[in-house]
Amino acid sequence: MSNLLERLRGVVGAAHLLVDGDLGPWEVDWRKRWRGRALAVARPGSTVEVAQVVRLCAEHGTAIVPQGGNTGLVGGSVPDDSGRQLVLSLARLDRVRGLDAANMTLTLEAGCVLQRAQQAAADAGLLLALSLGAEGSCTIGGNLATNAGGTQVLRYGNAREQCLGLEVVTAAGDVWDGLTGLRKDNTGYDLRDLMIGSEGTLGIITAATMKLQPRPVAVLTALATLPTLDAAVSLLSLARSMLGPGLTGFEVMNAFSLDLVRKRFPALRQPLPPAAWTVLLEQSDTEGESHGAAALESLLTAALERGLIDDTAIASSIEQANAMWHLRESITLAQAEEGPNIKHDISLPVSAIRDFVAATDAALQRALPGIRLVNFGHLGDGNLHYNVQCPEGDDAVEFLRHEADVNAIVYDAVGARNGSISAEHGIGRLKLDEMSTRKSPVALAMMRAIKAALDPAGVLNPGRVLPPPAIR
Ligand code: FAD
Ligand code: 2HG
Ligand code: ZN
Repeated sequence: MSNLLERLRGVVGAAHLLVDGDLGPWEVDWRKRWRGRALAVARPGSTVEVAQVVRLCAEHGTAIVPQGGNTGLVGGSVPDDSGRQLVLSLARLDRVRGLDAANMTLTLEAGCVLQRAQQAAADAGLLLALSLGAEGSCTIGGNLATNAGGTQVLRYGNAREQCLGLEVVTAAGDVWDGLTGLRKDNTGYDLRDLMIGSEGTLGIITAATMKLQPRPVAVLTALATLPTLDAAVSLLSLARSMLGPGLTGFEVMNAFSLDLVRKRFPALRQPLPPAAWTVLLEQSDTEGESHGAAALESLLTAALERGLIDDTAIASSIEQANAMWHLRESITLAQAEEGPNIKHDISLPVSAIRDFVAATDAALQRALPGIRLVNFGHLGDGNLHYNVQCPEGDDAVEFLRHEADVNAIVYDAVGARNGSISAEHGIGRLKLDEMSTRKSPVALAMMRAIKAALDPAGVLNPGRVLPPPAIR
């Protein structure tokens, strides 16, 4: 092994091969649920160096865990506790390679932090329409590897839909240059789409060409309180019909989500009184499609008249709009402060959501009285973060022993309504058992065949996404 470390040092330089000292930031995930031990952390500075690192690891049979911003929520970005897996950090590959304004594309390296990528587009008067709470730390490579969603999927799609081309280092250490900016390219199997969402198990993304959009000339943000989830679903339909493509965000939060934010971050002002449900709406006007404040106001007036909403607040400044988004983005942090919790990132047909929530809330309360449900998310995409916190006063760590029972109730209800157990966060290590029991055997067999073809020695992020066949 010391021979491998010596050779890796020769590739990335001594300063960028971390072996001793505190490797905690690379070994522990954002939720602090997975604490591994790395053989070392390699921080290559170029695609060529990534390829050399992979080739050396393949030669030595050493597993590689690719890592971007380490904000993933399913345990895919940190090593196991064997001390034999190499963390390959993409953080130093952070250059913007070019922006083609006429083609409306941005080409950048995988380690570029999302917020910086957004700024590069903004500097050219354009929009990179990918936005998530972790955007100050997550990377483009991680976003593509997990096919991240976020808060603007409703209008612009998830990471996959915003990517035109990729540069990837294969498991053999070859470089695939697929950095095209073409909107149309039907030359065989779509390797880009295969890599996107593969969570580092099929290749290492080193760069990407992303689509850009016209920058909105105005963005309007509002909060509304509602008596029921049914009303939120009806408000979504009304907003779609009255705002059309101007509707860029539609986020829902149950009462307990905002209670938790109030408890953990009392300094954050909540403009509306507590209610069963709160929706955050965003309307974006581009030059060609201007709706103006009147459109949002008409929508909210119509919703009030129909009894869909009880109260509403429209942001009258960028600061107020940011504060509304800040409330929404603080739920995950408030949950982390409250203690370990059980997360479900599910998607359902919007038409099935009300029934799912009513039935599953009741089933969980029957099974574990006092359980606290932090139910929020991207209602416009049919994607709920249906999270579970232990009963008030209980030991949160101890409560995790119920995780499998809670998951069975939630995922059975999702399956019965043709939903998905992972809408945007991926499988990682968290959902391996669920993959093995809930994904079709035919789908799993095809996935295993792809993995075997592209990574026959299993060096790329082993033990993630695909459960070992024996579990079945
Ligand atoms: P990491 O966490 O480093 O890695 C994630 C996975 O991708 C791992 O399996 C890793 O091995 C692999 N990987 C990373 N980089 C590469 C690469 N270059 N090549 C190949 N594989 C790679 N997710 C959403 O979808 N929507 C949200 O709204 C959202 N909000 C969040 C809010 C908070 C507060 C937090 C903490 C997380 C949130 N996430 C969300 C989850 C997370 O931020 C995303 O999954 C993000 O895309 C991960 O990017 P990263 O760079 O941190 O990747
Ligand atoms: C969000 O939408 C993220 O804020 C995180 O996807 C969700 O904390 C979660 O479960
Ligand atoms: Zn989300």
